[in-house]
Amino acid sequence: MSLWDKRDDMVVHEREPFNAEPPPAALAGRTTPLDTFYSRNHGEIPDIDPAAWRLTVDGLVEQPLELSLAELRERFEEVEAAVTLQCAGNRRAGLIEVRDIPGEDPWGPGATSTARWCGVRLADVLAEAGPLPDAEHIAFGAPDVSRLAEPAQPYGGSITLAKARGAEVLLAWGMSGAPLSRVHGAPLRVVVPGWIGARSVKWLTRLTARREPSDNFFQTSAYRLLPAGDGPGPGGPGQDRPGTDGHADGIPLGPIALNCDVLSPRGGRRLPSGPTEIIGYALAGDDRTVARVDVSVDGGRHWVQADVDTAESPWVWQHWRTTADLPAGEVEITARAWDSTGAAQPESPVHLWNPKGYANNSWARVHVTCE
Ligand code: MTE
Ligand code: MO
Repeated sequence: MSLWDKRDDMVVHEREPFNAEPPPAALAGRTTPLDTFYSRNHGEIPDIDPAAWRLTVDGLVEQPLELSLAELRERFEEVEAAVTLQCAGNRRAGLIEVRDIPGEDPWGPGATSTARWCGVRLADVLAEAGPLPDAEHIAFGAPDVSRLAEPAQPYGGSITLAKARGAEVLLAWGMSGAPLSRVHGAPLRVVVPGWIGARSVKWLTRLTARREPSDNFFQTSAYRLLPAGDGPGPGGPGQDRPGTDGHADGIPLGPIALNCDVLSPRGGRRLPSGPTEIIGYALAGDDRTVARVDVSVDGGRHWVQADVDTAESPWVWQHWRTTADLPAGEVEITARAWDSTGAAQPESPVHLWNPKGYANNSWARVHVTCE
């Protein structure tokens, strides 16, 4: 065991703050073992005394609350649900190949994982506080601080009240049968299914009902899809430059975009030619499900439909698999998912490139050599 009880073969992008993804093969199961669940942190991991910890519920509510863990457990129904978390930076490495993104980690396909989360519904806690009619957003506060931002910034974010009222949004103290660990947000974290991982705030201390989204840095500045701007690569003259028009502060990310990737075989491998099993995951995002996954082993000229797991809920990824006859030589394996609205992933990362490297949901591509 190495850092934070994670397996030694995790791909560690940074030790402090700790940022690591599992090797793709570790994502082949429906739930991800705790010792390989990806870990994304912006600051030092807090060490919170659960007995002294309180959750404050305030802002535009009829009845502000202050709840201990014992009170949360006693006063609200306990629920457990499988939910996939996915970082907005998942697959950023594919955007970095288009144009460099200095200062951001080159996540591969593993900034996503699935656990069975245990806790209470955020909606039930909010119902007790009674949001006032002008409340539109629920902001989440946490004690950890990012020192990479200048000046240093506490972590936080928000979701709409409409999303917060969904029965799927949890305040979790348990993860896949174990108590929530320190690195994953103990004693209590938010789990926002279908939305980018950044909104699933760990080490939660405060819920605030507001008219506007959270004014926390990670809502107002980070986790926004900024215009590509000028410069080398796919941008060029005529594109928006940050600061030159009303959209320059970007699109705040909430619901996840339809995505998929190949888990096996992985790129760079040498394998025997002939029938080969190809497996991967797909996640539709928001409240959609994955309806189809197409796989090509000739760079997209011919496609076969993979066998896709039945969606047990929109909140959990669906694995897919097919067996393809790989010819000898260099082979490009391509996969693309379609969702329940009939939308498909975009083909290329070139026009998805953005300065922070979020939401790369272009077709999955891996290159292998067959002998
Ligand atoms: N919550 C706090 N308080 N601090 C953080 O740095 N990182 C967010 C989110 N919640 C973060 C946080 C991001 S960007 C993601 S993708 C998920 O937590 C990752 O959750 P995990 O580390 O449990 O996988
Ligand atoms: Mo993230």
